[in-house]
Amino acid sequence: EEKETVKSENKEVLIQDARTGLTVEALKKAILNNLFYVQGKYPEIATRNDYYMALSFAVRDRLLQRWTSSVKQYLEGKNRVVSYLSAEYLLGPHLANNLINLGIYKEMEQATQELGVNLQWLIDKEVEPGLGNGGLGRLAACYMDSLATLEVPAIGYGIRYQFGIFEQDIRDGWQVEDTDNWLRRGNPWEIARRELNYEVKLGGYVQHYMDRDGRYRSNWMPELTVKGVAYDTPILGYKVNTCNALRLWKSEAPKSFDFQSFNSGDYNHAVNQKIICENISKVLYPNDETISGKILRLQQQYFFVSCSLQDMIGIHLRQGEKIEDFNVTFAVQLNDTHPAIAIAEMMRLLLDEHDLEWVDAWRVTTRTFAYTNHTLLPEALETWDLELFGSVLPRHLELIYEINKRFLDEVTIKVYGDHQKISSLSIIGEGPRKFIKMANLACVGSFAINGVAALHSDLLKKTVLKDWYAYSPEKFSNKTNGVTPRRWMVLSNPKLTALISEKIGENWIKHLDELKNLEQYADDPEFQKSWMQVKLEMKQELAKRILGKTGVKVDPESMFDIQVKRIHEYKRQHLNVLHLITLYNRLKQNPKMDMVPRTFIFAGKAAPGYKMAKLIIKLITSVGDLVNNDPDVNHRLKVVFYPNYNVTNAQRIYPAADLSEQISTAGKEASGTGNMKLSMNGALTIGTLDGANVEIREVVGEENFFLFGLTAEEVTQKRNEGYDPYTYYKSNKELKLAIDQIASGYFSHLDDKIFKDLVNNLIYHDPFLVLADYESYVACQDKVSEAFRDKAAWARMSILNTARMGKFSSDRSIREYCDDIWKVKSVPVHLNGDS
Ligand code: CR6
Repeated sequence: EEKETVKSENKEVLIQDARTGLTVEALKKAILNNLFYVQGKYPEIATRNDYYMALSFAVRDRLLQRWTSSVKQYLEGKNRVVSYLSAEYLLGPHLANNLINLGIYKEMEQATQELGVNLQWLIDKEVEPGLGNGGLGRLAACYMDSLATLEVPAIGYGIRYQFGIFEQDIRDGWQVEDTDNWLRRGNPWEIARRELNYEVKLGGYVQHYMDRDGRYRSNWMPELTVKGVAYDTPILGYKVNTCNALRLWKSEAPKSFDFQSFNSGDYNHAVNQKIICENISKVLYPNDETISGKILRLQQQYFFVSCSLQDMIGIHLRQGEKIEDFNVTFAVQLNDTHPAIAIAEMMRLLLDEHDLEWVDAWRVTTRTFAYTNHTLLPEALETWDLELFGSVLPRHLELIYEINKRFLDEVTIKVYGDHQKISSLSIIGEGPRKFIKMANLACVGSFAINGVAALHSDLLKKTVLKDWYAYSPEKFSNKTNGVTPRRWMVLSNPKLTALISEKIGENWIKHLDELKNLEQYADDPEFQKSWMQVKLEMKQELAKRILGKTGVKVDPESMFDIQVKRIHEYKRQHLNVLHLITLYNRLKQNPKMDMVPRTFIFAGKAAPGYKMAKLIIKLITSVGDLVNNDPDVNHRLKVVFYPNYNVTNAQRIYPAADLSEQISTAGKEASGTGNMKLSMNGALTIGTLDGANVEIREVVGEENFFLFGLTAEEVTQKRNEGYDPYTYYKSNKELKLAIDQIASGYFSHLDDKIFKDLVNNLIYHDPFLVLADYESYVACQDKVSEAFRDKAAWARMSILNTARMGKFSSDRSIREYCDDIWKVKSVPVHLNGDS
């Protein structure tokens, strides 16, 4: 066997054989082999997709080598494993990321070049798996990257949706949704593990009986049984051998399934049942921050949770461990309440399938789970109609009643007589119809509860989880979100990465705090020049894409003012539009005015059923149509709605930002993570004291952050005093003009009905205090424009933003979870055959 050793970070850690070598020659050979033996093509007739597949399989071989070594090492050492349960993973494209983490980007570039194909062309070919809505799903993806990079044994569990988040198209200024058929050309990054499958029951009823030993038993007689099949995607850490699994479940009909119908000749019934089973993992619910309360959604949640827990129990028992020690092997994190049914399912498995007594089962359960809350918005706190819940999960309903009864007995003793408290802690809500409160189930069954930014964790304790905090304060902590610098700097901004590394070396990629070393160059005119040159080049690239996608020509020298995120009233894209209209009016009224040119760039999807969000998109595109075509203003103002915001597009947009808009109503954005990515890439932030903005401002310094608006406390106070948006509308001339224009159809070919709901909502209700913050926002934007005129000062602030963002690496977040919650340690992995 031919063998080679490759140096990585000065340690000789990688021993390669002919199949997994990392040299240019080995890579070339691998690509051609795959083209021939996997795709069945020779170079002359191979398509771009053939090459993409051949290349991806070559990369995957190298991942698998690390994966098998990781698994072996974990099992031998009996190490505690983190299990991350999440209904969403917004991974983004794999290929370039894996090349970076393997440390072979350059080698692959050369290998492909020598084969006469362009690597970037193949990278651009990849259809990203959009198995998430927004921040929560992307956070899960960043955390998987950091877990592997920190060499922590971990497995991510979720759903292999056949259709991910819809694709957004803009037609006539409106959002139009198209299905996301991401699997249509095959997915080289996953491995179907047909042999790894579990049965999951749904519906039906529960029988109770006494067994031979006199034990009270339950027998769940389901209406339907589905099978979950494991699909594994390897997640490699950055320049380490640790390769963890993301295990996503696909629903299918069990094998035994169609027999009866077949035998009775009812072929249609058999086929229908197959479709019903496959439907469960068919499509991601496209709502961000709002619940849908639909049966299928509950079935999805239960389906993936049950498969995952059965899988973990299997792994645990195969190691020769006792079921009572399950929590020693696994620490299970609940990513919001979506997988909170795991608490009842764990009890069911331990009681009904593994014969534990209640007290023992409850001890194991409550030492296993930890819960992360991601929102304070009341409409996002999951509840299930009790009857609906019982129709899908009859056994779990019984168990939840029992959990609740035992818990409330305990509560009653502690809070004697306080009915308000008892009912707020109860898992079951009383009303015209009873309902199950998933956050309460998560809280009672978890040993740790955390929020995702300091302010959010604080507000959790004071508002939605107040009574839980009073009852068990020791469970609470904060874990401020973070993002992976591998994808959000190295991959998406290679030029900035090169510039930084030239000055301070490459260590910052794994130890982001080292970006601090850039501070010494913040005032260096040469460095400032190179820094702003990279920014300009990224803006030029984005300008090209904008032209191609929207037909709008933008000036790369203008300020790129960027708000990219899901469209939501609480995120206040309409506040941004009001400022835009104000600048437009100032220019129209005073055409000679000396104004800093701005390009307003928006991107983001609206939930298909969220009318107001869709109307906000139409408002942006309508104002854009007018502004972009008005020669009086269009040399200084441009408006772009960049369609189909996803990970791929985000990677192209962040590096080009001068200004990052983080303007949610204070107290509403739990954390935000786009704010971190933008600042890391040298954008300055205009923002409220909300979510992680508070902490970003703290580290970058208040002089390098544009703050405006009411604080969370002032927002609450204003509401309590009886907020009246109309008085703000009446008393601010520029605001009134902008709103009147929208209302009168000025931006909509004199159609005065189209934005009526939006306008009325603002002037009579304004639940997110847009009008209250308008004046302060516009004044702050004026300061931003002034600051942008001083190129050196701006460059300095931009450099300092990047230099001080070390805290917001997801490596830091994951280290905190490991130390404080999961109590897990790194397990360095050696490649098989390596000593
Ligand atoms: N919508 C929060 O709103 C946070 C992410 C990840 C969100 C956002 O502020 O950064 O989670 N919440 O913690 C939910 O999805 C419920 C989000 O992405």
